[in-house]
Amino acid sequence: MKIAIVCYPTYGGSGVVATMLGTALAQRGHEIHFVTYKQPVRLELLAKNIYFHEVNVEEYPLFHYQPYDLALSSKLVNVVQEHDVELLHVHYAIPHAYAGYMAQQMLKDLGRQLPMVTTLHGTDITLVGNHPVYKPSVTFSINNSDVVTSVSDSLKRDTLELFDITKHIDVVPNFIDMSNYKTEFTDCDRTVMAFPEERIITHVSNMRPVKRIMDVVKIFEKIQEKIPAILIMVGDGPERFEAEEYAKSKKLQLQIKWVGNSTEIDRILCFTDLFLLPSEKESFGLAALEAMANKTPVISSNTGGLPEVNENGVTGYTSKVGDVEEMAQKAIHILEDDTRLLEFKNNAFAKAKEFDIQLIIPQYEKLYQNVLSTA
Ligand code: GMT
Repeated sequence: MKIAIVCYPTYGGSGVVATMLGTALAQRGHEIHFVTYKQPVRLELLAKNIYFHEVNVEEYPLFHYQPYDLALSSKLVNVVQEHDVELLHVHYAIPHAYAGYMAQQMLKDLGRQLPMVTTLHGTDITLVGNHPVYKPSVTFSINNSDVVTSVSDSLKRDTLELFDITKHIDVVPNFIDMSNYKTEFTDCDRTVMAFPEERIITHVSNMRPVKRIMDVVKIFEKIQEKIPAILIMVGDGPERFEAEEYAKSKKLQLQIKWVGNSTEIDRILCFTDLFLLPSEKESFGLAALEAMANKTPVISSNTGGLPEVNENGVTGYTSKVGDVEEMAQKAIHILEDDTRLLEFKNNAFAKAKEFDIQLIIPQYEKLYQNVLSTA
């Protein structure tokens, strides 16, 4: 199949999922065209069957806001015509499903069909898409997609609750390529980060308010009162400064390492003992799955799709959003006993295997084949 994939190219989970999906599809022989405004961070361009088309937005002083959706839909029309693309898969409804719909209409005028699959990722529904300024357009573009998928059962429920949806939604969970993760984790050099007696705790996010990184620091503050530990904070974002200032005020600056955006997340997770994800909302929690694939148990909130990934009492623990006290207690429970920690690590790894890319890609391929056969 010849498929165009539209996504955000940044560090966000939806862009990472779209990139992994496109890469895996290309390896299975499909021709994949990424269409976005920058090369996606995890996309390797020197690969067979992969093409990247950059969307350029012309700056014009009359425009207070440059019209990205127009540029994207025009680019899609050109790419589809030039490369005989058969199918469009957009990740994140705003504005991708809207621009995709417009491209479909323009192509119809040119005598071409372009079925569109829309994957809902989370904030396009729960935080941003639900806002009255976007809601009619998001509802319209979901209802006018040929296939709609969501990354968790929880996100499907939220979508049906928050929007007037007439379209069936298929749940296709996020995934991970388990062939990248060895069963024997022997070469994780933890001495670069911590003393032998210290436990290593990690958080990875874009540090927006929804990630509640102040909770991360407060949970760690309580853990290190009982157990020698360090915290690695990976990523960057608007909440970082305040959380760093708080950590300094508690004299934790030597135990908390802020490493910024990193392309070496798996190297860090490899020697991590516990992952913290106390988010306000999380449709799935790809970061938690990446930790689990690295044999790392997770302490998270119980919001959204997180309980579908992090099994309470098995792969880690889930608590109410904001319950810093309970999250710290559960973390200490896991970390204070070597045997228990190992059991949680093994459980986390076993659960991650349920989301292996080899199990998920065929689900997308089946949806693509169905929609193409009925187009
Ligand atoms: O929240 C993020 O870190 C970014 C955001 C995005 O849109 O890229 O992530 C959303 O999509 C991910 C991939 O499907 C999910 O794993 C995240 O849980 C989801 N974030 C939220 O729902 C807040």
